[in-house]
Amino acid sequence: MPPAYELLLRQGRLLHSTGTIETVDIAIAAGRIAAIAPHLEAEAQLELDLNGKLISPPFVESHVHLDSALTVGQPRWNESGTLFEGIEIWRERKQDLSLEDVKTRAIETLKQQAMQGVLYVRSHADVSEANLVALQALLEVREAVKDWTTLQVVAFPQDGIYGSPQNERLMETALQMGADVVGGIPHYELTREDGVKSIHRIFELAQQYDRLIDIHCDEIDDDNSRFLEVVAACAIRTGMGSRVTASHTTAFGSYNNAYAYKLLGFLRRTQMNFIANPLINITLQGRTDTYPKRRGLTRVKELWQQGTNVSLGHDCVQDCWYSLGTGNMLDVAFMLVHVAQMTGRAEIDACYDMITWHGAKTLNLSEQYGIEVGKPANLIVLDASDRYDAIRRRATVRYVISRGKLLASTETPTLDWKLGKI
Ligand code: 17E
Ligand code: FE2
Repeated sequence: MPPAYELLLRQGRLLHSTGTIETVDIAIAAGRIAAIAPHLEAEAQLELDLNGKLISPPFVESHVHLDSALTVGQPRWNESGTLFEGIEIWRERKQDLSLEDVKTRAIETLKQQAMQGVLYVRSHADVSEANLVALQALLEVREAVKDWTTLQVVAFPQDGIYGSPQNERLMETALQMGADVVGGIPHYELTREDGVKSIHRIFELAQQYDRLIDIHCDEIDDDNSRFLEVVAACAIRTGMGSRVTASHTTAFGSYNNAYAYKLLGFLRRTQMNFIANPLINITLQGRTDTYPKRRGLTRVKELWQQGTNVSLGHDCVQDCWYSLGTGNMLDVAFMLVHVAQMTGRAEIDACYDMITWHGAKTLNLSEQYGIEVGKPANLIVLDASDRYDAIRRRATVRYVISRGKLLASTETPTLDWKLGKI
């Protein structure tokens, strides 16, 4: 009798982290990958004939704000398109947050993401909000969705740790409540000194509570915004390295090269992670420029070329900072190819890695991520032949398998030519 599995994937093309692709059958049992081989003599409750479709580990959304997702237009549209008008609109909207409101929108967004292949998400929760409703809601959501997706929650002080007298205390309370990651926003603290002080406080809290760090850092076109060097120094001195992430760092795109190249060397030493949010960076930044108009993206290509870990985020799905978006990470990678001019063949492939393996590294997922015998059976099947094809067509994710179960399936739209032969 051949072994009976719960799920068998037949003849898919398995994408390895090295970029090589191998045609295999994959057997799944008890929520884990049970076997991988060119041909498996086996039976299963459910068999999917993949016919050469691409099998990839799930997408990783490294940076999103689920607390503000799906609020676009509430109470008004962001007409200037700037980060700072967005922060003001959110300040108004967050006055009427309730647990139900945040949870409903967050779960809806996580479902949309999951159906498009995203099974690991790091979300910021604004903790400069008197009752910590956003944080409490996202912690409850983390628990509510844990059977099908993995959510990390960052305690993010949107209005600055020292922007109001109570914010520092709220930040610490958020960690006591169970936030996974300590956040920050040094470029939005009232002074440069407060910004530096906030970074030291973030590292202190992360060490005291044993948490990861993910700082919104230098999200501005100001070439004098240089908090990244302070984060790098703290990462080197504490040895926290790969547990530290700098998000956005858009000012890095405006620094002069002499400074930027010195900094790149320091950053390589840190082993820290970077997150670019190309959809948001290209729309929010450059707003005070006339022409030439800057792209407002961090130096993704140079960081990648020197082996520094870079992953990507959608940042927003329909909120006061970004009215568009469906949560599809292939849209993010597609935009990065353009904005970072990563159009070389290996560069396009790298953009795919940034929404998969590199994201897993940023989130410190390590052991559980990847398609290998014994690991949790989390994988996606794309209607694509390889990484380049997946990004070019922003390919349909045909099947999403989470914890060994088929979570979602989507048909690829077919195009019908009606005029006959030409
Ligand atoms: N808050 C912030 O400071 N920066 C952003 N890009 C978003 C929220 C979306
Ligand atoms: Fe953000």
